[in-house]
Amino acid sequence: MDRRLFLKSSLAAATTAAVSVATMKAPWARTSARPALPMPSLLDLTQSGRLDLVAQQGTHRFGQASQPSSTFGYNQAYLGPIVRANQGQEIAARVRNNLREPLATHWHGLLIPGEVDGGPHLAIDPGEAWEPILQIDQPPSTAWFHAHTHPHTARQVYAGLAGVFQISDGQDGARGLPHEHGVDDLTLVLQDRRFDDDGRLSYRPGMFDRMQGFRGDHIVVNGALNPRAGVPRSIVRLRLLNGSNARIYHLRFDDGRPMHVMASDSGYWPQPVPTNELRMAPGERFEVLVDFIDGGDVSLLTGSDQNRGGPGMMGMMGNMRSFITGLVDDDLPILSFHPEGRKGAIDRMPEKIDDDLDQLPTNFARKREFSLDMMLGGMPMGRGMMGGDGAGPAMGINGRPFDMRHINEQVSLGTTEHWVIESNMLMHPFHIHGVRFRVLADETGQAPRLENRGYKDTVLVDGRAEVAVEFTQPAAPETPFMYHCHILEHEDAGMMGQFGVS
Ligand SMILES: [Cu+2]
Repeated sequence: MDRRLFLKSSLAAATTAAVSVATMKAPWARTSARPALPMPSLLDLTQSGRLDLVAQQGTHRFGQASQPSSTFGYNQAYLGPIVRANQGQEIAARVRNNLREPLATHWHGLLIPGEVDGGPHLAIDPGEAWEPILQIDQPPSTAWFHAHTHPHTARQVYAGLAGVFQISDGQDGARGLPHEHGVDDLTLVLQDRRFDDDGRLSYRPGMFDRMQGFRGDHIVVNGALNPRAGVPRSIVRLRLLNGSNARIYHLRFDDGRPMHVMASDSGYWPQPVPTNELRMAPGERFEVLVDFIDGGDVSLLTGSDQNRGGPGMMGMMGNMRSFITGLVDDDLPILSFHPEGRKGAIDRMPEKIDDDLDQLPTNFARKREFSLDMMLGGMPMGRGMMGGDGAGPAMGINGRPFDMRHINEQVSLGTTEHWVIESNMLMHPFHIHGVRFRVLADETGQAPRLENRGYKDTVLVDGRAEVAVEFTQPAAPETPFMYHCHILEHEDAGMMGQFGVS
């Protein structure tokens, strides 16, 4: 595609986006009828040790006045149950695929071997079932599971194939943490979505969406548009998952009250740390404590997602789109909280909830470097080359798109490595399967920003990030682990690699 054609198709895409802005005032989107926050059922495995998931097609209404949408879910029409397992437990899982297309289901955040990880090599054919044994051997944390079928992950997750997987050690009461599911312990799956004029879910990615990732102009929480949550007048725990395809959230309360961050992707922090704004990239989880004791209503908002590229082509596309559509992405409402008369179980912020973090590693078996590349015509963009053969954007890592048949890296089991990840043009959330890591450095320089403290499995790379990765799980060449951008359109376009561990 030459530059002129590229701009022309971008302009066409922007015009389409302008039409969709009109839907923002559609009757289904009016805020007068707001649903109560749905809380997915808790599928507690701590006694049974058995996890049965059925991927299925269904219909779901996102807003009270919306027409039903055709969706996918696990055991339900949209999204899945909240699964809870105990640390040290062995789970006999069974994932049945009742869809009319292949489906891989990845356990994002579980520290388990490659043969049960659910990456693209483990796709389940329609009508078939997959029965992995999951040995849960990691600290308490909020993980999740989602579709990972190459190259259909973006569409399948968008349609609803995602659920939360909680790992518990049964000690949250002793830690002074809220832990009553659906009362003072709320799980919030944050997703942005586009809808048609009748409020039906829409996924028709154009050129902008393939380049920048698909963003919606409405936020849904657990599948509900702009819901209301009743909460006790106490300290309430929010387990947040960014289950969006591409949107980076900048979360804050409209009255400026702090969120006390107490956990990131892979486990608890030693003590809650207050912040007025929390940045969350796709795939990341945070747990926060919020003080509702004063009884006032408050709303959670997200600020504008600026991940539209810096100077150059991507920035120009982003600006052009804003100019044409007037879509400047001001604050978007997420949900509101309404404290009720009853008092809750926890009335003071816990001071200390877990052991101090280990010292950052300084000895590494090896250093590896990864460049997250957006390419046109086979050449990385931003490196002086444009143009190509007209085949949409390709993405890659170290200049190479994902290839199921090629193992990119081979790692030694039991070692710790120093990985340096670089991005240009856009920020990319980088996820590594089968591991947890610590962030050594990010865009701020040597001391990582608040979001990058603690143990993680996904880090937003804004220019450059350095991580210390522990490899404790094996992965054979037939079922390697993935590392990839968690902007799902980028992942599907090839911004992914795979590694064996032995
Ligand atoms: Cu990306």
